[in-house]
This record gives sequence, C-alpha cells and structure tokens, in this order.
Amino acid sequence: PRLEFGEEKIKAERMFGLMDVFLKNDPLSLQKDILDHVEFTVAKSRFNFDDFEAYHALAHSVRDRLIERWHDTQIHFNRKGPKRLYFLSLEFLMGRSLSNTVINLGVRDQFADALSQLGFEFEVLAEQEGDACLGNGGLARLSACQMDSLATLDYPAIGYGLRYQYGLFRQVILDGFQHEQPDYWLNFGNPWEIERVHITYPVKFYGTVTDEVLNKEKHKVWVPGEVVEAVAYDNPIPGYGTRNTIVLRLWAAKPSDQHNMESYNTGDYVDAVVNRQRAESISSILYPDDRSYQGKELQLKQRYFFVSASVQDIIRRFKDTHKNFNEFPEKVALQLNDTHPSLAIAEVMRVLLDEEHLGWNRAWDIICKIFSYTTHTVSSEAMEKIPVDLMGSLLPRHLQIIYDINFNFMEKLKKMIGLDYDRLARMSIVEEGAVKNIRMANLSIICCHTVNGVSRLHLELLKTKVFRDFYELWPHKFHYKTNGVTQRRWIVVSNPSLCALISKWLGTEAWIRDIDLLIGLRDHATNAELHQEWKMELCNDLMLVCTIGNVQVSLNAMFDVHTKRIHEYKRQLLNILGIIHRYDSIKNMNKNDRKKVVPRVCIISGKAAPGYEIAKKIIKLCHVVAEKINNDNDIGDLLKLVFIPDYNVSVAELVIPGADLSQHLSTAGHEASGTSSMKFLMNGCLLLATEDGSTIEMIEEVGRENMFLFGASVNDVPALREKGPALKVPLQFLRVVRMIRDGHFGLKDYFKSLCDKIETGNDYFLVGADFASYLEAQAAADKAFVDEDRWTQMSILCAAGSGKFSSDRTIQEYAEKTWGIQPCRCPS
Ligand code: 9GP
Repeated sequence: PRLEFGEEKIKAERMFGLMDVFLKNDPLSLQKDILDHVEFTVAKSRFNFDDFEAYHALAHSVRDRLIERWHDTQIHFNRKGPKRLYFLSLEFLMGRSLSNTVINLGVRDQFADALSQLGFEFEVLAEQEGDACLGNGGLARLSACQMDSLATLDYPAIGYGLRYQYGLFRQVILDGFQHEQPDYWLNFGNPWEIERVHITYPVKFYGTVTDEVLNKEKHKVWVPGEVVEAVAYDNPIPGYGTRNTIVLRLWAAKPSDQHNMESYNTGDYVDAVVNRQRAESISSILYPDDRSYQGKELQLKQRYFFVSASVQDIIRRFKDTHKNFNEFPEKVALQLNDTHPSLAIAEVMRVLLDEEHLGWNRAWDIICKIFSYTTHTVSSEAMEKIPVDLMGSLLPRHLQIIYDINFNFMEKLKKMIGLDYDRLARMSIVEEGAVKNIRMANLSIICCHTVNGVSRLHLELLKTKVFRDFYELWPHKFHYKTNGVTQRRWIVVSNPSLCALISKWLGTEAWIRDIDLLIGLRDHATNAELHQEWKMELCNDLMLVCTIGNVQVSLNAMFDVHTKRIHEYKRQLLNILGIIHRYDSIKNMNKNDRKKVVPRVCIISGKAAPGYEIAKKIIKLCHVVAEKINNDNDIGDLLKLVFIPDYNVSVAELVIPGADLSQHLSTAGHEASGTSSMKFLMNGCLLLATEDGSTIEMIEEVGRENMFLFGASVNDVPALREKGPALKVPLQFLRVVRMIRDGHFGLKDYFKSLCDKIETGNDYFLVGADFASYLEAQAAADKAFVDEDRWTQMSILCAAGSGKFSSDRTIQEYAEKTWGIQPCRCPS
C-alpha cells in the first residue's frame, strides 16, 4: 500500500520500522554503495578510479545516509508541527563536510574499514575535499557552529543563506604581498548539496507602486521592473548522537521566464539572452569585507534576494498547514544574524499587508513577535546604512513600509521622550544628511523583540555606547548570549588524539554532546600519568611542522599562533613588533643568556580585505621580518616566523591542535566576542590575550593564573586615547618602530604610513601604550613554558574550563530565552 507519510493516521512504529530496511552500514553494504557511486554517479569503472573519484563516490554514499535521516526528520517535524526557528544569515563558513558528517552520523570507523578493504585510506580521501568558504570570518563560522548545535540538540530549525558561486577569495602571497584569486569552489562539483529545481520563487526588483482598490479597500500593488528566480540548494546538517538532520537552504539566482518576453518578439534575441544571464550575477560573489557595507546596488540586491526567497519559503510552509495567520508567531521564529538579513522585516510586513491583506496593526503585531536580532560588532561606524535613493529605486515598496514604521515609531517616541530633537534624530531609522540613509540597526532594534550581543562585555558596550538611546527606552529588549563553537568540529574532527585522551580520562564520550563534563578533567590536573599522555598529545606539533614548508623549525620550540582576519584592531602589528623586539634582544645577548631563550615558532595567518591597504601592509611587514629572521644563521632555531597563506577552516583545523600558545590581541572594547580563542582553549592551548570580548568570561572559567593577560582594560582605553601625544610609550617600542623606519627590513618608504599609524598621538589602537605590558605577558609565557609540569597543568585546566564556550550552550540559551522553541527528537 502507498504510504502517506504526512498523515497522522500512520503509526510511528510502522514508519520507523520501515526505515530499518534502508541503508545499511556493514562493510559489505558500504563497499557496494561506494562502488555503485563510482560506477554510476562518478561514471568511472569500479576497477579503475583514483583518490579524487573515490572521494566523490564516498561523499555520495555518505550523503545518501544524510538524506535518509533528513527525510525522517522532516516527516517527524511535519507530524509534530513544532514552532520552527528560521536562521537567516548572509554568510556560512562551513569548511569541509566529509569528516564532520561521518562523525556526526556515527559511521566514521565503518566507512574507514570499508575503504581500507577497497585499498583506500579515509584520511587521504578526506584531503581531496575543498573548503566551502561562503563567509568572511567570525560571524560566518559562528553560523556554521550554530547549525551543528541546532541539529545536535534536536531543535526544529532551518538555516537560510546564499549559494555564492565564488566564495571568499583565495589568498596568494607573491613576494610577500597578498594577491586575491577567485574561489570558484563549485568547479569540481559539490556532493553535499541537493539542487531543488522545483523549489523556486520569483524575486522582484525595481518598478513602481500603485494604489488599487480591492473589496472596497485600498491596497498597494508593486509592479516590478525585473524578476529573478531563486532556486533552492539544500545542504543537510546532521546532529551528533541523534537521528535529527536539519537543512541549510542556500539560494541561487537564475533568470526568470516571467519577464522580458517582448524582447524575444522584437528580434533582439541574443541581447535578451545575455541580459537574462545577468540575473545569475546576484548570487555570484561573496563581498570580501567583514566590517563595512559598501552601499552597492548588487550588495543590496543580494540581501533582498535571499531574504525574499526565504520569506516566501517560510510563509509557504506555514500556509501548507494553516488557514490564517493567527498562529504564525507560535510557529515561526526568525533570527537575523546581524543586520544583513534585516530587510526580512519589511518583506514580511509587505507580504502580510499587500498579499495577505492583514491590515497594518495585525501585521505589525506579528512582526514584533517573530523577529530577533544579534549584532556582531561593537562599532557604530560598522553599522549598515543603505542610501535611501538606492532603496527607493530597487525596493520602492519596502522603502514606503520602512518610512511608515519610522513615522509610527517617531510619533510614539515623541510622546515618551518629548521633543528632544537630537535624540529623535539619532534614533530615527532615517539618517538625514547630504546622503539620506536607512539605518538597518535602528530598523532591527525597533522591530525585534530581542537584541542580542555576543558576550557580556559586548552587551555592556551596546547598552552604554552603541545602542544607548534604545537601551534607555527598552532595557528589556537587550540581552547577550556568549558565543560558542562546536566541540564536534573543533576537538573530535580536528584533534582525534585529544578526543580519545579526554574520553579515556573522563571514562565516557558523553562530553561530545554534554560539554560540561569536561570539567571532570580538573580532578586529574596534577595526575602524573595524565601529564605524560597530555604532553605526548601536545607534541602532535609534527603535523603542523609538516605544513610549515620551507622553514626548518625545532620540535622543542613553543608554537605560538596568531590566526584571524587581519585588522588594525586585532593588532597583528603588535605581535610583529614583539617579534622584532625578541629578535633584536637575542641578537644583543651573550652566549650564556642565549641558552636561556625559549625557542619560538611564531605563526601568523589571516586574510586582509582586498581594499584594506594598512592590513595588506601588515602582511608584507610580516614577510619581510620573517625573511630577515629565518635567514639569520646567528639566530638559528631560537626564533622563526611563518606566515601561512590562505587561512580558512581547514588550515585552522590543522593549526589549532598543534598550538602551544595563541594570541588574541584586540584593543579592549573592539572584539565583540572572538571565537577562535574558544577553539584554542578547548584544545588545551594557552591564551595570551587582552581583557576583551569573551576573554573576560574565560578568565572566570579557567582562572587568571592559567592565562597570560595584558594591556589596557576597556575602562582605561578612553583616557589613554585622550592623552594623545602626551601618552608615554616604552623605549623598546620606539626602538622597534625605528628599526622599521630605518629600513632594517627594507622598503622603508612603503612602511612609513604603517609606522605613522602607531606614532604617539595617532595610535588609535594603542599599540605603543600596550607594548610594555605585552612584552611582560610574553616573558611570563616563556617562563611558564620551561616548567613543563606547570605548563601541562595549565593546559589541562584550559581544556577543562572551556565547557561554557560550546555553541550547544549558546544555542540552548537562544532556544529557551529568545526563540521559544523546543527540541523535537526524531525516533531512532
Ligand atoms: O568581530 C566579531 C567577533 O568578535 C565575533 O566573535 C564574531 C561572531 O559573533 O563576529 C565578528 N563579527 C563579524 O564577523 C562581522 O561583523
């Protein structure tokens, strides 16, 4: 009999009993599946295929299992009808999928066995996979971690984003300079996505808005000037230790058949086709700047394109099972990952008003209940603004709606605060001036029920600086959820030996789902046997060394890692100046003193936004300094500096497990949270850091004595800046800057502007002011490193105290306090 899965009458037992006959995971079945895919998907003979072809066949076999679970999860969700979370993010930095997927599905060893009998090694095939880099940095990787946690914790959620054809640029270093190359990541196919040719929505742009009367009521009708089709690409995301598999739905733009038909009739056939191809450019490229919105038409088009398709999909899903919108807020939570998707507010409003004819008050009531917003920045300057002219031409109806929202808000506000025009102007969604702008953060705060920061300090800064006016008006809206990262990716996948060690000493693997158990390592922090094993584990640096290429490094050295986007506020420059100081000091030491020097391998990695000149100079400076130090035989193994090009998720997976010390140097008050520090901490790497972002909470979890902290605190920063030219900087600082200015490393003219930036009086990020304290922290790290027992104990305590920084905890807080969603676990 034909089964109608969506219907209540089907018994759960029968349904799930049936699933047992589906894909099997014994070695023979797995081998057959892989070989079937070699033969019929990759279309190579099963007697003759290489590693790359084997990877694709393997990935498809894994994907089959993912799809099966995903279907089961969908059926279960549809039967239960829970409130769903829709997570809207313009960026997801997924990295590779294979290893993570097989671990979450619990079939890694089975696949590895099956492959080895076919003469292939799992690890070798895993290396064939490229990274999916559909994001810039912290925000984008956070989204990926959060999807993993949503699936693992059984939450009914869907992620929505854009399927860029070109991911984040590849960084190529030529003669020490960064060059950008396009990342056409789909060149070799992407086995992890499923194209849904039948799930498409028209997305409208431009045109005009007219008034029409319908059932004696006036309505707005938007007649678009261009229509583009959004096609869904589904990427299943498996949970760990659960059958639940959710989906990340990414939209790609395709030309629509609805428009431009007349061009064909006028005989302008070739031009018409070429013009239609332009539609695809909407989803073609990820903008490579993580901190500024450029107000470009294409960028706005991208945002609206993904928002409109997602909103249509969400409303379609709701309407499949509901006759009216009464229950919408009980079934739908929409999370705005920063303001990039905040046009969704105006879009839902437009659909409810113009298409569903709900009337303003009802539509507005729904908006205020369903949206929540998380901001990832601390600077008012980085807040998105969209020129009114641009918005009016591309999205004329949305501009009207935003004006109406703003008018209502301003009227209400006047009643509450009176005619304080400065404050009214600051809080208005519309920024007046030579160029009028729509302030997307103001729109989001006004319309969302909750505004979240990403660490406790971040919330403080939002309350007292960035969003102060709004906080004073609506203190109840402002919250924080300290970021977290997934231990599945950042320990289990990337550091299997540490994973095994932790499980052994905790006597359970349960910490992979329940990270709080890590605290149990504290009980063994002084155990000599654990110390022995932990030290062996830390010696896994070898992996790292192999990738460091041409530079010969000593295994006894401290591996000191600084990896993140290159930014002035992240102060890679401080690190490089510290390295120059170390080099200069060693050069001036006598033989005896040199014996006491702790050998260091300093590793820096990160991309600079293509238009960010100063950041690019920092990369070049790193290379010239490395060239000098690494080729100085007099220094030998005592100091090496390596820049690893093209930092991405896979490079991070390699570097983080091998690091002894990691650096997080943001000027206090500039890093909203920081998440790489969490990955290092979980891996037992010690942190040298300022008291910024989430580091403040790390101090509470692992203890100040187990970290190397330095620098001005967030409260000191304004006074230091105010001192201007009177600010005292240490002589060592002046000396190292002078070395650069004098051309000790070459290119003195080129580096002049960089040196000028940290000149006293000009030094906004306080590199000089923090220098002495930075050197002290570095000296403390050296001292601790030579005391092996102390270092190992600190390292164990770091891992033990890292539990709070799992994205599982973050997601649970969001679910309970912001989204109001419940776990919905699929029977297994
Ligand atoms: O700069 C923040 C970083 O501090 C935070 O950890 C991350 C995730 O919340 O977001 C970063 N911001 C961005 O990537 C873009 O604003």
